[in-house]
Amino acid sequence: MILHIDMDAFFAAVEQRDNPVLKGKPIIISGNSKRSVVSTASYEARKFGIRSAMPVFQAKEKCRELIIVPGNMRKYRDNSMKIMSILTEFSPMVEQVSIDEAYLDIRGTRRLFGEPFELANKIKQRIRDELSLTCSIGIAPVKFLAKIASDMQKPDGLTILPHEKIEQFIQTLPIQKVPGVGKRAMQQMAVLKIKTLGDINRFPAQVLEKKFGKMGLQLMRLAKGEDGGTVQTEHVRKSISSETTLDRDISNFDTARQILLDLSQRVGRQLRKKENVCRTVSIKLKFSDFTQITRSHTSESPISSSNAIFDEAVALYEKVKLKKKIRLIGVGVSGLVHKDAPYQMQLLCGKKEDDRQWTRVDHALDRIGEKFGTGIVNKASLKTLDKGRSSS
Ligand code: TTP
Ligand code: MG
Repeated sequence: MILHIDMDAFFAAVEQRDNPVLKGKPIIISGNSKRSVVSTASYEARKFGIRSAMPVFQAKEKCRELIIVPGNMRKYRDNSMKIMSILTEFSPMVEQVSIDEAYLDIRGTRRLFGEPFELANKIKQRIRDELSLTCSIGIAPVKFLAKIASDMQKPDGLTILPHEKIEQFIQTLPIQKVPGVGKRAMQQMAVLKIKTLGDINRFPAQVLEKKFGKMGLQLMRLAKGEDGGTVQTEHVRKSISSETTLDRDISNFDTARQILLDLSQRVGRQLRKKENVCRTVSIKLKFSDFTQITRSHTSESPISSSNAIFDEAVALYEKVKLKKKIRLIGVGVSGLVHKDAPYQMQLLCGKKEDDRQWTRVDHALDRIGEKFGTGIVNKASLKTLDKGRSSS
């Protein structure tokens, strides 16, 4: 599941917190020149119809008691950093998308923080206790739905969309709520009588692409509840991989298996050298006609032994329906975090005993390898592996 968090009236809430005179009052954050626009408005000011990006003179017309507060970006950035730092204690996968907004991949957090709503309440509580600010949280299986959910019960909201409610939610979701659907697209939507995201399903891909270009195809995916977007953290971007171009194309499972083992060991060695553990393992296969595919799997528990990486890689390989011979095989790991990261430590306590034991064995092998050269001690099954493959 993905969690999306967005602070409530962020700049205005910070100012109201720091200056008691402003509490409960309609305020906006902005410059005070004729050309200034509203950066944000407190919820009290929003009752008058005042919104972000509205010219200040217009906002003043809407509300006579409106208080205009000059902004203090340094202070907002400082608060933002503190919020993001709290979030990283709940998941190693945090993607900050703006000054007051972030996505968290919360798969695998249940053991530590409970059900998603408990986790969300813990986050809200921490932010309230430490920063005296409120936020709204949305939780859903995919990013775009989590973002829409976080906006549904603002301020101080919490909205959870479990898998079984997604279909009905999409059927009734007003199309203008979908990120990326602007005014121009709305005119076309009206012509086609598309009112909800679910209505998109009535149209074939060609029509959607013709009318809306790339966005049409994206809407088609969203209407099926898919958005393909993963939470992009620094850690996720960090990855380690190794690949091998074979001397001759192969289709034999045993040979592929041995190569996967060799690559898993190379990748595992580098992973442990960086003192990292990983959650995602991926494989890459390039075929005789130069087409290629990648497959990946993310587990709840982080791993660091070559054996566990190998098991994941083989499982991924076995799921591929081979139609052509293979000319290149690659193995990669991502979702890396330091093995001693506080979050990770707790999680590691529950990880597979197998991986822990194998990691210990691997560490011993790694040390021997460093001293005498890698390849001195190797898994028996590697002995039969073809020599003379080119690898990187
Ligand atoms: P938002 O999260 O869009 O707005 P918000 O936090 O003020 O209110 P909401 O409760 O609806 O989330 O933006 C975060 C901050 O970014 C906002 O406090 C001020 C700044 N901002 C601008 O400076 N200009 C803008 O046009 C918008 C939308 C935001
Ligand atoms: Mg906000």
